[in-house]
Parts: sequence; structure tokens; C-alpha cells
Amino acid sequence: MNINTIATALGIDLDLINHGDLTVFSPIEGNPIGQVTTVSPQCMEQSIIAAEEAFVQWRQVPAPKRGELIRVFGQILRDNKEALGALVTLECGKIYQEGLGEVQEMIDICDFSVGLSRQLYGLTIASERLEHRMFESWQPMGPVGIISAFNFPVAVWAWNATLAIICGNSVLWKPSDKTPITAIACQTLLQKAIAIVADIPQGLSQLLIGGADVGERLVADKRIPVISATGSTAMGRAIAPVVAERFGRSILELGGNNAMIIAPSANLDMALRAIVFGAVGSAGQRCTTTRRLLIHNEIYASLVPALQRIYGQLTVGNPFLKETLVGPLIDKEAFDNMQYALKQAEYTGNNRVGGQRINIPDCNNGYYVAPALIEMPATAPMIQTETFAPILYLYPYTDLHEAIAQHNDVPQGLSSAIFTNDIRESEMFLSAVGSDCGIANVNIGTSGAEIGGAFGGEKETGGGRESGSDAWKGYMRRVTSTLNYSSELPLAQGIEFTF
Ligand code: UN1
Repeated sequence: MNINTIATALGIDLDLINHGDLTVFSPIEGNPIGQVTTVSPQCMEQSIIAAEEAFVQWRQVPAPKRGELIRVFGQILRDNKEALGALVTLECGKIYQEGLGEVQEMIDICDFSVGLSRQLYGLTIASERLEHRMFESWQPMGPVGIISAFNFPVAVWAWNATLAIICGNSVLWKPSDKTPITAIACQTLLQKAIAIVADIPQGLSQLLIGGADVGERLVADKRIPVISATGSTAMGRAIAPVVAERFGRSILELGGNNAMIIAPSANLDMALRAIVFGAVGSAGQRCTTTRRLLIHNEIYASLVPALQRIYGQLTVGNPFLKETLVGPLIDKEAFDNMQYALKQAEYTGNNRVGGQRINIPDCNNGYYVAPALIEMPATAPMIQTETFAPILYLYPYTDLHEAIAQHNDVPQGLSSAIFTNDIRESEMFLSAVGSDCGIANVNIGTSGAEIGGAFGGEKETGGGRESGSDAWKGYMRRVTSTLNYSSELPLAQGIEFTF
């Protein structure tokens, strides 16, 4: 797949991806595919001012009319699904099916946002005073800063941008500096929608390509009331206090260390499909990747060899090939981190399968690995850490309470699942004494969430929620109003105050 062919299909100005100070690599061959320009401090200032000006106009546009922009954008995405999916594969290395799936996630969130643009509901609340009405309304906030990661280079932006825009905000996007070309593609497609729909302020969406310094300036800027950041826990730990210090709002979606519990009554064929997709999909580089498997003792001896057999047959290779299930890691650093984790795991782990680098013809500079399985004691320190690579730690359990305690005994709290046909077990897993994660599933895996639910998690995952349900409220401010239509002025709480 040639970058210029895909870029031309998407209507990208080739100058934007062939000149500039930042070299972009494809993880497939590990070779450069383009040059892009990083934003200078002056350009960044201009972008923030433009986003503020756009906000001042956009907030006055009725929300359903704001939805029209996203409706058109969703149609443009439908028309460009294959090309954008291919670009995602080329730039971040996930297999083409997952590249397409990521664009589908964008289309889905567009549809969701269009519907939502007619449903930004507030409550009406019973007032304690005669002939008074109390109600809530939701108002736009200002420019929203979006920081996204390389592993979902387009969908996570779309979750944030489409909601922020229908809520009446402008957006400033700092994509990962590993995947700026997909960001340029999204911005190009959104600009196309902006050109089609009448009267959209030009500065509504701004792209800020650059490294950590760009992100640092964005999060520190008082003019940006909301920062939505997706990435590592380390990144969130740096961002959160800076935003809090200026009383901004942050929406954080950080690391996961997701586990699945496989109970004795589980349908093992279903469980195996979910485990393998969850653990090796996107080469283990989803925040929802399954990283730990707690297997009941009664089925441990049959499940583990079945899993090892499947791992021995996984097709690792060029992500554009139909038969490939596991594409490359994003870069050498990801590979080194994986090797480091495997080395650490050697001290306590047993019976490792996979983990080694695989040489793929014509892709010599790409970092391809055989996904790894390691049997571990539940107490091993390594299982506390999220290594963004396909490593799955396995350990047995005997009692579900004990398994849930081990399940929750990690710093992160994003996604979780149990495979069981015992309703008492599934209900317990979903109850107050069950999984402590933001996402808890029964008989499906930890990854591949639909956009309709709120997405995010607790503890070191950061507590934010993006995407569906009422996550839109994160991009708006709530106004509580009490309106008096009587001819008296009664005070609340029955207070007498006469003069
Ligand atoms: C991420 O890895 O940051 O649930 C997002 C999933 C995808 C989103 C992952 N829908 O796996």
C-alpha cells in the first residue's frame, strides 16, 4: 500500500505529508512514509485564538444544526472507510479488519452524536416553593483539547470531537506524534464537511502536531476548559495536576490491566475466541487488551494447552494480508519494553510460549513478535504492570471471591470480563463486591467495546468517561435555574427575612 495513493484517495494535500520536520514511520516495514510539520509556539497561539473565536459563534448555533455537520462528516467517513482504514493500518500497524473497525467506530459515534444533538436533556426538578420552577440546562464550555494515542489514532479523537462539537465547543487536537498522517486525514475529511455545511466557523477544529511540549502547552492553557487525554498512566499523572491547578476539567482514559475470569461452567470455545482476540488483537496494543487470565483449577489443565496450541498457529505478519491476525508492534521501543517485561517475568513465570521477534520477509525493520503466554503466580510483581504488547499472564484460582480479589488487586481499573454460565457468579462479578473496573462484561471479552456505552475506568485508568451514555456531559457545563412566576418572594428552607 502506497501512502501517496491512499492520501490522494482521501483528498489530503500531499505537501502536508511530504515536507516537514517530523519523520513518520510505518511500523509495517519500519521505514519512513512521510514528513509532516510540527506546530510552532506562534502557530499554536494562533490556533487557540481561532478556536476561541469559533467557539463564540458555534455556541449560538442550535444543537440540532450542529448535529448536521456531524451527519455530513459521518457520510464522508462512510465514503472513505476503506481508504482511511488502510491509512490506519499503514500508520499504526493494526490489521486491516481492525483498521476498518476503527473507522466504523467513528461512523457509529457520528450517528450517536447526531441523535444526541437533539437530546441534550436537562432535568426539571420539583421546587419546594409555590409557583416556582427549577430546571437544569447544559451549555457549551469553550475549546476542548484532545490528546490521543497511536493505538486508536482516529476513533478516540472522533469520540471526543463529535461529542464536543455537537455540544457547542470547538476542538484542538494533539494526536500522537507516531500517527500524525491519520490525524491530517481526519482533519481533511472534517474540513470537507465544514465546506459543505453552511456557516461553520473556520477555526472549529484545529490540529496541533508535535511532541510532549505541544501537549504540555495545551494542558496548561487556561483558555481550554476541558482536556480529554488518552494514553499512559504516566502521561495522565503529568497532566492531571496541571489541569486541576488551573481548575480545568480533565477527562482521562489511561492504562488498563484487564483480566478475564474463566469459571468452570464457561463455554470454553467462546472463551478461547474472546481470550485470543482480547490478548493479541491490535498486537496487544489496546488499552482494553486482555493481559491477565484467571482460570478455575478444574479447567486449567484443559484450557491452557488449548490456548498454547492456538498461539502456536497465529499468523503474524503484514497487517494488510488477509490471513494475518497479528501485525507489528508500533516501534523498537515497544519491542524493547516487551522484552524487558518478558525478562522480568522469567524470574517467577513458567512455561512461556512465544515472545520472540519474528522476521517477516520485506518487513525487516518492522518489529513483529509471537504473542506470549506465561503461567504466573498471582502474586508476581509483573502482573501489576501494563506492558503495551501481546503478553498474557495465566494463573489458576479455586474460589471466585479469591479470584475477584486478585482480579482487583492491580493499580488500573479499565475493563474486565467473566466467562460463566452460572448466574450467581456473573451477578456477583457485576455487583458491588465484584469487578472494580469501569467496564465489566459477561461472556464477551475485555476489548472491542461498542461506542454506545460510557468508556473509561477507575483507579490509575483516570476515572474519565468518553463516547456513549451520558459522557457528553463532560463537554458541557450544567446550569441550575429556579424561575419564580409568583408575585411573592419566598425564601428556600422557610427562612423568614423581613425588613
Ligand atoms: C483504546 O485502546 O484506547 O474497546 C480504545 C475497545 C475499542 C477502544 C479501545 N473500542 O477495544
